This record gives sequence, C-alpha cells and structure tokens, in this order.
Amino acid sequence: MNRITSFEQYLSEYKKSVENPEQFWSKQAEEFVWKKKWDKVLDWNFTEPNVKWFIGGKLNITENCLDRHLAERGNQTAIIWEPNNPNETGRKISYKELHSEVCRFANVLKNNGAKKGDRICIYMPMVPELAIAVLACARIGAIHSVVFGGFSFQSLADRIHDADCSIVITADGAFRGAKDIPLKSVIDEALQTCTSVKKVIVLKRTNTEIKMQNSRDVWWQEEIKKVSADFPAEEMDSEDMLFILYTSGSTGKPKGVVHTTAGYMVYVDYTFRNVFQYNKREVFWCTADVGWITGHSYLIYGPLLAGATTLMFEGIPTFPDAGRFWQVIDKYKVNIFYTAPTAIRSLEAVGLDFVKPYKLDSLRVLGTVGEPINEVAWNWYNENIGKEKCPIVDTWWQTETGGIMISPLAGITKTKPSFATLPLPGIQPVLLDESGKELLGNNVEGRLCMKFPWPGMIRTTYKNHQRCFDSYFSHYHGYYFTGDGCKRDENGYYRITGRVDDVIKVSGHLLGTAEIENAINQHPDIVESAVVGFPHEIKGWGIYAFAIDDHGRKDTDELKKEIIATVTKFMGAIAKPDKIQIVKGLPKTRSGKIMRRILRKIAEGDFSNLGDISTLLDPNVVEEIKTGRIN
Ligand code: 7RM
Repeated sequence: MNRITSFEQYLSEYKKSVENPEQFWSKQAEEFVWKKKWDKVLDWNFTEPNVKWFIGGKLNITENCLDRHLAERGNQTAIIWEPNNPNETGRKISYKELHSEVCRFANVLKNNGAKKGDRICIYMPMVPELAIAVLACARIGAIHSVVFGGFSFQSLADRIHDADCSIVITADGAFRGAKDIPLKSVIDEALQTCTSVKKVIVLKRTNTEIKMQNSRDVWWQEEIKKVSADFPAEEMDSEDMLFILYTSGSTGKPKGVVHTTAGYMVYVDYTFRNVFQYNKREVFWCTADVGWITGHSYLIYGPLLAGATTLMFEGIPTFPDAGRFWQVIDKYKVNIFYTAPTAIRSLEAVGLDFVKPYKLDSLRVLGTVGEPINEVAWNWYNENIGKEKCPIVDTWWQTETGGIMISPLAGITKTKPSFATLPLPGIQPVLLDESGKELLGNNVEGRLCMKFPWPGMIRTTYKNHQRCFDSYFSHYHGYYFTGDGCKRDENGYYRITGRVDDVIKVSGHLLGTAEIENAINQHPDIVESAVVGFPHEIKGWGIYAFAIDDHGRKDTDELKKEIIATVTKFMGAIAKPDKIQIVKGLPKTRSGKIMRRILRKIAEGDFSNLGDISTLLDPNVVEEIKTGRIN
C-alpha cells in the first residue's frame, strides 16, 4: 500500500489534504473492502457538532483487519503474545487462526444473546482473547467498551452502567508482575448495581477460585467448544458506532467517547503506516494496554488493518526485572517499539546494567505517546535504546482524536527533542489565545484547537451529545478544543506543553481530579477533598490530595493509609494519591467554588503569586494549608 516516502511528498500531500480534503481521504478509503461504496465523503459542522464521513458506505472493519489479508498472508503471524511470566510459553497466532478464533467467538456472543448495536463491556488481562473479544464484537456489530483492568469496581460500575452493557467479557484474574489481580470478583461487586448485564463470559487465565453465578456466568473455554469457525461479518454503516471508550473529564463522571466504523478505520490505518513507516513483515510492539485508546488504535486495529505482526505483552516493564522490555525486543526481533515517556524515565532511573545484556539491533523506529517527553529522557532513549540509528516519533493525540495527529514521520521529518513536530496530512491545528483569536505565524503559544474535521475524530459522547458539545466545541466557537496548551516554534514545529484543564496525566494515564475526589470522599471520615497535580520526576505528574477530616482524627498516618486503600478499592491503584494533606478547610470563593489555582501552586511548593485571595470565603485557610504542605 502506498505511503509517503519523502519530506517533499509530505509537504505536497499536506497541501492536497487541506485544499481538497474529500478527494484526499477518499483516495485513502479506496484501499479497503467495502460492501457498498459511500455516496458522499463528508458532512460537517463544529457548532452542533455533526461530523459524518463516507456517508452511505457499508462495511465491516474485521473484514479489513482479517478476511482481506487471508489470500496474501494467511500464514503470517498476526499476533505475537508474550506472557507475564517469561517461563510460560507464548503464542503466535496467524491471520488465518485469528480469523477463525474471531468467528468462533462471534458465534459465542450470538449464542449468549448478543445482537447488533448491543454494548459489551470487556474487562480483561492482556491476553490474545482480549483482541479476539474486541474483534468479535466488531464482527457481529456490537459496540465494545473496554475498561482498563487497573480500574476498580466503582469506575467499572459507572462505565457499565452508563453504556447499558448487556454482556461483560472478563477473566478469573490477571497476572501483572508478581501480582494476581482478581478481575472476576471486581466484576461481581460492580454488577450488584448494574442490572443491564445478562451474561458474563469468563476466560480461565489465573485459575483463581471464583464464584460463578448460575445462568449469568459462563466459561469462555466451554462456550467456544460449542461453535463453528464460520461467521459472515455483519454489514455496518460507515457511521455505525464501533466502540465507546471512557475518558476522564474535568468534572463529574467519565465521558463515553464514541468512535464510528469507517472514519476510524481509514484514519488509524493511514496514521499507522505513515507515522511508523511500517514495512511488510516487520514486528511492531505497542506497550499500551488495550484498555486505553493507544491499545485500541495501535495494538489492535492499526497494525491488523495494515497486515502487520503486532506484539501483545501481558506483563509490566519491571518484572522479573527492569530489562524485560529489552529482552522481549531481542527475543522477537522487534522492529518498531512504541511506549510512554513514563516507562522510559523509570527504566532510565534504574541504570544501564539492565540494557547492556541486550543487542536491540532489530530496532528501526522508536515511538512515544501519552505525555510530553522531556529532553533528557528523549536523549536517553535515542542513545541507549535506538543507538542513535532509530528515528523517534513523539506522537501527540487523544482518545477523542482516534489516532495520531501531530508527529514526525519516521525517518522523514527531522526530529527535535520534546517536539511532536508537524501535523499529519488532513490535520489543521491552530493556536488560539484566551479570547479565541487565532495566533498566526510562528513563535507563538496558545491553546491547541482543530479547525477542520478528520475521519478518526469523536462523533459524540455516549447518550449525551450536549456533553460532547460542552467539552470540546463550546470554548471556542467553530473549533474543536483539545484541552492542551501548545507552542509553535520558529520553524512551525509544535510542542505540547500539557493540560490546561482539571485532568492530570499520571504516568501517561488520563485521570480526572473529580473522579479521584469522589473516591476519596467514600472514606467515612472525609467530608470533602480537592485533588490537583504536581510535577513528578518519573510519572510526569503526581497526585496531591487535600482532604477535610470531619472526625478530628489524630492519627493522620493511619487515616492516610485508609484513604489510599479507599481510592484503590473504589477507583483503582492507578489513582492512588502520592501526597495527602489533611486540612481544616479548602480555599473557596463566596459562591462555593474551590480555587484550584491556589492549591496547584501550593502543591508545587510555589507560594509566590498566589493571586488575589481576598475574594475567598475564608482567606485564613490558605495560611493553614501552606504551613501543612507535604514535601
Ligand atoms: C493517546 C493518549 C490525551 C492527552 C493529550 C495530552 C497528552 C498525548 C502526547 C501528549 C505531549 C505527546 N490519549 N499527550 N500524547 N502530550 N506529547 N506526544 O494519550 O486521551 O489518554 O490523553 O495526553 O495532554 O491531551 S489520552
């Protein structure tokens, strides 16, 4: 398949994509198998918003991920699976095998009552059956909603409830490093409040003892024996929902970001092949969990659409030791490696002894995603992992964008440490000042927005279109607002500076401060809390919680431990606060709004410029909080 091969070509493709977007994207879309071709390429406005691509087209994305490849590469490995424990045997699944596994599980879903349009929650470890479950949903036209296995029961229940899921696919447990996480018991707890769920399909993975509820729970391994490997793909409309993926917002519960079939397919395929410059037969490894958008787009859909070999790793970077990533790269001769800056910084911190035993000579391209990468980490990655021979692609994008938006093309765009560089063809970023005026020219800094639609973009937030408008299209009329601050340097290169709203990127995971506060407030002694981020050397951002203890408990160490346990229980270990300060009051305006700006400054340890605090209901609380700051 064609792709950009030179910087001159990038420039000319970019120009074409802006001058005639419909022609540009229909050319990309023609490469796929359609049951019926589209009638119209694009219909859009950013005021409702209403965005539709490839209108009237009929297709099934799994035919493009699987069936389409069978003739040419049926026996090629589609998925390499590396288990958590290096002594357990991994798996290599060919395109032919993956095709029949997906068809079989599609039959299992049908046998268990699933229909086109149903929402199915997937809460699983990083095993091949997770990819099979995702693709089987798409095959039957059900909408998958994958929930990261690190989220605990309240977060899980909120997501299942919001999407009205009728089926949950899970496993008895998950191996993660030395831990054994009891997924099924978390499901059981969540389902006490989710009445929409009629069936739970359980994969046996850890052999942990679990309770199976009669008539509701069935074993994957039993169900799969009853079915054939024949399942004709359901015909889907271009704009039929493919999946919902929940992402944290500044306020309230997480939002169900909706992606639809054709546009998402065209966009992830185009970005995968061009950004990584994927060559036939190369091994691609994205370390993200499928519970996040990066896993959806660049572990499953992007690579499979391109007929690539994609590596799925069940474990963590530090088990059994901090050389695991590098060992796996050598073991499977990985050519393209895509990970998060947090992982790079934590592996940098343990020293080169963990890198030295490995050759890493199969590597051709390195990538990063999820948060800004600092120059030191970029250079370490370049020198010690890429041996200064591998281009690094610093890819900026979001759950809502579906795929990579601003990034170098590997080996084509000249890189610059900590810059995501240039927009991909079809992407029209603008920087706005606070009043919403476009900042023209170079050497400017503002809020990153998009002024034109792209095929992979969010269509709505599930069952709540107003929230989609409010979150992304209401700040600046006629623009999609990303929530990020950004600089454009003298050469037009983009550098993302970070979030300007109340969400924090902790170890590359997007967490809403409101969701963490809700979890903290579950503790019986806490009446109110406020969470902000603070700069953290490894994680990028850490979590700082201010909490009001209603019961005047003396033993704050004990109380803090309990708060951490509460957050872990309700939301998950990923949201554990790094610092907790018990306070008597929070800085609030007369209208009762918490002034987070002040708390952020205090958390950072910067007491200068706290701004005008005279409008506070009780300015004295600021002194008390300053005095008790946790270092
Ligand atoms: C893919 C993903 C989105 C937020 C986004 C940014 C931050 C992502 C980069 C980055 C600087 C990058 N989706 N972000 N990539 N910041 N450089 N290369 O992470 O929905 O979970 O988060 O992540 O703040 O708005 S996400």
